[in-house]
This record gives sequence, structure tokens and C-alpha cells, in this order.
Amino acid sequence: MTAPMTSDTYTTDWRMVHEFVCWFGDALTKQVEVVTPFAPGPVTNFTATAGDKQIDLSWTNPSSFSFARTMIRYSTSGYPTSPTDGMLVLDKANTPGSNDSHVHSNLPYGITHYYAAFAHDALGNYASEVNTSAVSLAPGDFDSDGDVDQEDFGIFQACYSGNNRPYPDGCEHADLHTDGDVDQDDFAEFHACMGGANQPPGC
Ligand SMILES: [Ca+2]
Ligand SMILES: [Ca+2]
Repeated sequence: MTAPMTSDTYTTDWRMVHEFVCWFGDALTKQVEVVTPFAPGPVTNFTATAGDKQIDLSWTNPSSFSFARTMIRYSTSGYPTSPTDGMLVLDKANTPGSNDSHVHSNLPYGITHYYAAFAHDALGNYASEVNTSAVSLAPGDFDSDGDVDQEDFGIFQACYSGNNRPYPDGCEHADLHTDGDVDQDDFAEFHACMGGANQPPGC
């Protein structure tokens, strides 16, 4: 018997059934009280880190025993204010107290993304929301100022390692081809994104 979703006192009649067909014997009436469990605590350490047309999200799930999943929603006009506001990023099951992460990808660049995380139990009781935000970057905009210009090219040159050679620490964004080096392939992608100072990126 599955409890109704709404907390209340319910009256149930119980009878025996023979061969799954014929009811027999007296009915036994029982009152069943369905209570609402406490919502889990909110997520903690909710952070958004900007990347190339993506935003990396990470958070820690609450240690509450009733915790079942974390729902993350977003909007580009302001923080979602409820579990039905904004657009869904994910609704992900995990264990209480676990660390979790997600890459929100294929985003338009240069736009602030406002996130709200709602931990909840299996019955849809939501914790208070936790917010974070980040601006998605254009590929090649290494100094995060909205353009791809000579200053970014200077950073690219400092990161240049050559074919099949590992790039220096802190240069992962310059590996536009994401193959472990910063070489001619990455330059081709960088060059396609160059739009000049204070201009929209070309990619
Ligand atoms: Ca730039
Ligand atoms: Ca590369």
C-alpha cells in the first residue's frame, strides 16, 4: 500500500480475498495517518565556474537522512525562485552528504546564467534554495573581458607548447582542441574566434 502524497488521516477498509476474486469475511476499518517528513537541509558549497561556452557546477548534498535528489534550475534573467521556476538543468539522485558536479554545456557566450539548487526528498519536499551564477565565456577569451583580441593572443603564445607536448599549468583553456597540448590545431580554432578588441568574438 503506497501512502497518498498529501498528509491527512485516511480511512481504510480491509477484507480478505479468495483466489484474487471473491471478497469474504468482515471488513476491518483502520485509520491511517500520513505525515509529511521533514524536507532535507539545503545543498552547500554550490559554485559555478565559467568555461568555454559552458559552466561547471559543483555542490555538496545535505547529510539529512531524507535526502534523495538535488534539482538545479537556471534562468538568464534572474535566479529561479521555486522548483517550478526557470529551466531544468538536472534532477539528480545521490547519497546524503555526497559531493556532486555537472557541466552545463553548449551555452551562448557572454551571458550570465543564474542557478538555483533545491535538495529534496523522494516525496517532493524541497529544501530552501541556494544560488550561484557565472558568465559563460567565448572560446579564446582567456582574460574574460568579452572579446578575443591581441591580449588573448599573448596569453595563447605564453601557453603554446607544440604538438603532443603538455601545456604549462593554468593553460587548459588554451587547449581549445582538448587533446592535451597547445599547438597549431588550437591556434586554428583560436584564430577563428579572433574578432578584435571590444568586438564580439568571431566564433
Ligand atoms: Ca579577451
Ligand atoms: Ca590542443
